[in-house]
Amino acid sequence: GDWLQTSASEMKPDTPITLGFSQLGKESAWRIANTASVQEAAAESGIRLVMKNAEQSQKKQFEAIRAFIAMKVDVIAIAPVVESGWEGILREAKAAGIPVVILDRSVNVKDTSLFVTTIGSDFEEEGEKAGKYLLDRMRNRPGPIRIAELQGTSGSAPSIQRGEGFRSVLAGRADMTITQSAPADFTEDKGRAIMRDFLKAPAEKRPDVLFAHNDDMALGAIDAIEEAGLKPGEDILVISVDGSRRALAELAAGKLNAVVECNPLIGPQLMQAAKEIMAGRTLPKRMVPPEDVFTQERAAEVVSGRKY
Ligand code: GYE
Repeated sequence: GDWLQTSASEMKPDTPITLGFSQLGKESAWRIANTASVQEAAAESGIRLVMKNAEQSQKKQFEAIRAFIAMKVDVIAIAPVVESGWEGILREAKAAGIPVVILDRSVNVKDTSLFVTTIGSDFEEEGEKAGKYLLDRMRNRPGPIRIAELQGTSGSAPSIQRGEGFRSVLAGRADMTITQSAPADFTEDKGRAIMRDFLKAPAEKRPDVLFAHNDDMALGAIDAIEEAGLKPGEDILVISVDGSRRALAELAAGKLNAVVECNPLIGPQLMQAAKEIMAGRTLPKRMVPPEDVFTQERAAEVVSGRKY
């Protein structure tokens, strides 16, 4: 398939590769695990990593990329905070002859020759999986069913695409509607705060379901649901995306109902791609890790061995 299978031991470059990596922030457990995965994989594969954290600012990402160009790194990797606005800076990298790998989130550019490959999840499919779980779960329950949605960072690929995938599946049932929706930036604190606001609605307008675009926001929202005297996982069904250890523990405990997996441990694939590029090999334009959906039963089985 599209997913790279070659083991790292098959590649032994003679000269060390320098990789400049613009990480977008540290908003979530997913992000922290992703950063660690990149650092560990770089160390293991003998790649010199220069990483800069952009704290959610695209402007800072541009500055980082310009710094990487100035120091003449071999390969640039970018985890882009938002989807749009990348043409100019990618053209600067191309003009400097530095290949670019897009990691995790995708960019929306017309000229796809501006990057070598994208390594990251299919967010649309993740949204669809969340929607399918909900449709199945509600198949015998008559409407109206009100859904609250905690979106991620506005303009980010995972938030846009998870929202679209989820909606496309729900379109099959007119009596299930998204009645509340707001961005909570993928953070636990904002998830808690926005859910508190949602729950201020009169009882007859209260959501039956929460779809959170990531675990951290779901965990914050679970606090808010409990504060309101309601039972998360029962009075309000909770579905999220990622699969952090904390979320799986809450899932096993019944406070969440389903977690769609999104895998942050893609550092090894990034290092392998960097080596392949430097060896002059051609890569597929897109590489997507295989991903699961966790139920309460499955979470109980896997939570103790969870890496992040
Ligand atoms: O789901 C969320 C993080 O881009 C896939 O970003 C990533 C998302 C992830 O903040 O937790």
